[in-house]
Amino acid sequence: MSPHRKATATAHANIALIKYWGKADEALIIPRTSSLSLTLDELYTTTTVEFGGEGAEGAGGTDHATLDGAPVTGRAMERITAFLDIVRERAGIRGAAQVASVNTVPTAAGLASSASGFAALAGAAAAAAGLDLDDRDLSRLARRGSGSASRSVFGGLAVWNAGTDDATSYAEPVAGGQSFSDRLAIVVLVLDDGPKGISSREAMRRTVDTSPDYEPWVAHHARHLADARAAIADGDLERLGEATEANALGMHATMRGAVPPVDYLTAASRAAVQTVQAARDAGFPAWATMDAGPNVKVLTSAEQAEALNSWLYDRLAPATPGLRTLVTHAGPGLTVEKGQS
Ligand code: 2P0
Repeated sequence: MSPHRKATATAHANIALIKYWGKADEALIIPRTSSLSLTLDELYTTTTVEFGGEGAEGAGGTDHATLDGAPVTGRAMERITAFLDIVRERAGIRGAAQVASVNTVPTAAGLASSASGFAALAGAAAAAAGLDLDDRDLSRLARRGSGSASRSVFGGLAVWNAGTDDATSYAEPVAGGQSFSDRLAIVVLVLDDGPKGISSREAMRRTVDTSPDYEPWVAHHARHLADARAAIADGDLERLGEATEANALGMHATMRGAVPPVDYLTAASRAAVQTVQAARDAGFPAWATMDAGPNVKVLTSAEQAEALNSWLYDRLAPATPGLRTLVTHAGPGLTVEKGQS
């Protein structure tokens, strides 16, 4: 490779409708279950990677990264360097990297950015290292940084096939999902944007190792995923919503069964889920899903999203100090700008 290569990539966040929770292989990040997500237009990360640039002299140099202008340190930096090592080894290159990442995921949104972050890093690092990867290979690479990042390589509805090894664990667009994804929206209810108490990585490991509720959820999960795929093929939002909410509530139940228990949900989360169920009773398409934090995301139709957002806000705001909400829609896959130097 040339001694000085640089590339920039943009990847969008995604919300899993059918979840990834638990690994079959910790080192390669092979999940126990396949998962299905919607990539979001409004939330994304743009990352520039430069190998061998100023301040990164040869193999002895140290990687440097900034996130929204602030230096990345500690465990977060170790994860970036471990990921860049995979790229360097694959490309047969040496030399430290300069990484600059900007999140337009409003910090305000309180949403995890590891999916968009590692997908953008995969796209930029691979291009900067001179690797020519197709989308499937990029999703396999992004997976090594963070499992959910494999899905952010694709726009709209994406499925991450669990697979059994590095070659077979990749994401791809959901069959028939292209036009249906444009009819969907997700209302994000930001209840708390503080740091989470336990990382999702540690929480899912503890769940797999200790929760008696984990294997039953995995068994249900196959049906949730089959339902979601069939719903997407039929353009059936209600069926997709029912599978989405059941799968998320089940995932959180597996964590509460772990020893010691993990519970990301707060009183405000539970109140929000009940209000989403009330919205459904009032005639809205609305189904709740939650990830490794207290915020509640509501799957709905693009057509009704603004009205639902207002309806939920009016009911939740009086008892939820600092409540913020965000309406999001289906967004695009990874884009990479190559060839700057
Ligand atoms: C998901 N989550 O499917 C699930 C649902 C959280 C709950 O993927 O260990 O940051 O880096 O592979 O991808 C969050 O976990 O975990 C996640 P690692 P990741 O979106």
